[in-house]
Amino acid sequence: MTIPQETLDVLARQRIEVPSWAYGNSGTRFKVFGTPGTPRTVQEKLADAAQVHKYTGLAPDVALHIPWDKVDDYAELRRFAEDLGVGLGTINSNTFQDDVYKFGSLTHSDPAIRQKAVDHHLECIEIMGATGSRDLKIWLADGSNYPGQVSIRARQDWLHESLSKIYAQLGAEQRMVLEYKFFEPAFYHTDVPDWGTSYVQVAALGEKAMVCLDTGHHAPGTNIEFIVAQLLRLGKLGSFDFNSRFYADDDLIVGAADPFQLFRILFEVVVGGGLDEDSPVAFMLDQCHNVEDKVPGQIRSVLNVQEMTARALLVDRDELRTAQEGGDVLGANSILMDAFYTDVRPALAEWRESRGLPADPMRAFAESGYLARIAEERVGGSQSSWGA
Ligand code: PSV
Ligand code: MN
Ligand code: MN
Repeated sequence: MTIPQETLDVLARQRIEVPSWAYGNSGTRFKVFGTPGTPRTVQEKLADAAQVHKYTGLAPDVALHIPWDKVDDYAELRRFAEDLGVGLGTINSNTFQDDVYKFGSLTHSDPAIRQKAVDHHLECIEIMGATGSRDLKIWLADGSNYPGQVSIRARQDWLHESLSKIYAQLGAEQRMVLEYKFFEPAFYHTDVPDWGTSYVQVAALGEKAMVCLDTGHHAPGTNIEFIVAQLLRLGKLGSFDFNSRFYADDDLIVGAADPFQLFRILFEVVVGGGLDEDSPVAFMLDQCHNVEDKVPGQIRSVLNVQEMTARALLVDRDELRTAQEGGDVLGANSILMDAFYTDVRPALAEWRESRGLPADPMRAFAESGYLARIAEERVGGSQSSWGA
């Protein structure tokens, strides 16, 4: 098959941000397995991330988490990244690893702790100035474990108050994206559990505040593409955190568990203008690799997104509309399925080669010997992992 030129034009400008934490060791509460060559510093994480871009041309930016990726000089870190051929992307304001936030951060009942969390976000905004980042991504671990433990209602008001203070300090070109998640680490209630709450909070702030949709943060059976369609309709879909899940917030390779779901999500993105040239939607991975090699895990992930984007763009939307409006239930369904079942891999491989990229990025990376080299070079020190 040949991929139409207008589809290739969209694919040529596709950018998928990768997270620095994907390159560090991570695991479950049972065990964190070490991998030889795992980065010991944020600079080594950036070097690994640059490999993903080198072999795919898809991932020119790396998201940082503060304080995990704290350094003294962010302008210098930016230059270091640029020398590697990548930029620094979204800044994530982690407020989930400090004892002081045990009972909440931006929603804590103590105004002094709320202010401390607000100040941390203001520091993140300053960092964004030095790194050249557009987006501040806020995900809160805030919530409670037992009915009656906290005032659910008061915390929504405190959240609004805290977010307003942060929003007021955003620069003209900067944005805030508020990520929702229905549970974990809190198991009874979470302060930003769903897209509706995130939407209500960001809508109250203004244009520069949008929703971040993490594909792993929904209850089983949730129709995520519906949420995508609705947020695009409302002009409030700011970004995606892509990953895939079977049971909870598994952070597995995007498109691995359910490529059809990824296709359906990307189709709604296409329909809603999320891939248009002036689209405000940022595409990111939010994954970790516990047992597989991390750099190839990220390469596989961005390729999965590219492949499903290509298939979503192949849907004949004129024909689909005709079938939909004519009440042709099965005809409409098969137009969508025809695109989903089209194997775009050989055509994408050819296209990649025509742009000076390897036809098979997974194989080219494996043959480069990079993993063996870092395993040999990165000895001593302590391997970076969660929180380090
Ligand atoms: C929370 O589960 C989350 O999805 C947020 O995006 C965090 O920044 C990330 O995972 C890493 O903990
Ligand atoms: Mn996330
Ligand atoms: Mn998550």
